[in-house]
Amino acid sequence: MAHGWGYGASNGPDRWVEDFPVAQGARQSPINIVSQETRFDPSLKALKIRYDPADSQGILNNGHSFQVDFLDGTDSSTLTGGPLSGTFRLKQFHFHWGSSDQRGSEHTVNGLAFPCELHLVHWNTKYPSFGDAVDKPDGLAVVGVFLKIGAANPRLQKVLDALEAIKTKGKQTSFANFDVKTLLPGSLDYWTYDGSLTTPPLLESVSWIVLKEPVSVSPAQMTMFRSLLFTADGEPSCSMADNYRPPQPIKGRQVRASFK
Ligand code: E5Z
Ligand code: ZN
Repeated sequence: MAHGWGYGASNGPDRWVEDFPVAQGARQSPINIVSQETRFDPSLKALKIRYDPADSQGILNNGHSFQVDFLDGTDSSTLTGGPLSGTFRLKQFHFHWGSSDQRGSEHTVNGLAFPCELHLVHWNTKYPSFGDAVDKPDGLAVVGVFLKIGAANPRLQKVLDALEAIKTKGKQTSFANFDVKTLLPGSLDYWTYDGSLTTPPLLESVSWIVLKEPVSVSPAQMTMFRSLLFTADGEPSCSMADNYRPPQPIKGRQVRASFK
């Protein structure tokens, strides 16, 4: 991977192990969630999500996806409850998607993929910073939300309208006053398991919380995701799509469900 990791034939998920041996570790993500093999855990609490629209800062094309970054110096945007102990602060959200509407999510459910998956990334405030938390076994909590093809999603449109300003790798622009809570489905029922970052460095630090209920996205909105480029200004253009890691071995892990 002389030119760094990516999603191509020469630097994609099958090659990541060469630079990141933890790619074959005991708690890698994503996984295929087999609903019949999950266990309802009545001790799991409801998720408590408190997001302050004033915390959204900017939107960045990082060459692998695009991310919306949050001011994470205060406890105004937090995730608590669910399987978690303590308070987790929102750091950023981003998406993974396909080159067609047939696949693109990272997690799958009973072998079925969705066209897109949203990740809301939080860090445990028992550590001094995101950078300190990122490699700790209880350092991060990521909420995964599936997007399924249906009606256009008006809550997503403000995000998609910002993409024309960050078409190429490294571009960023301000993204103020965005209410992330509007991207969540009506039900906060979830599956949870211990896993990892789905991109290098693949650190095994994530409590995954995958919501059961998808939100909608229209085919035209999916086309807007694919208008981004993996490449920087002045490089030959390569559309940003198929930026997902496929499901990894479960290796004896139990997936718990918050619902029956
Ligand atoms: N797709 S995801 O939600 O699993 C996800 C979420 C966050 C990141 C990646 C994937 C992320 N990546 C940067 C990681 C980082 O934050 O900052 N790595 C630093 C290297 C390091 C040990 C620090 N190694 N300590
Ligand atoms: Zn992700």
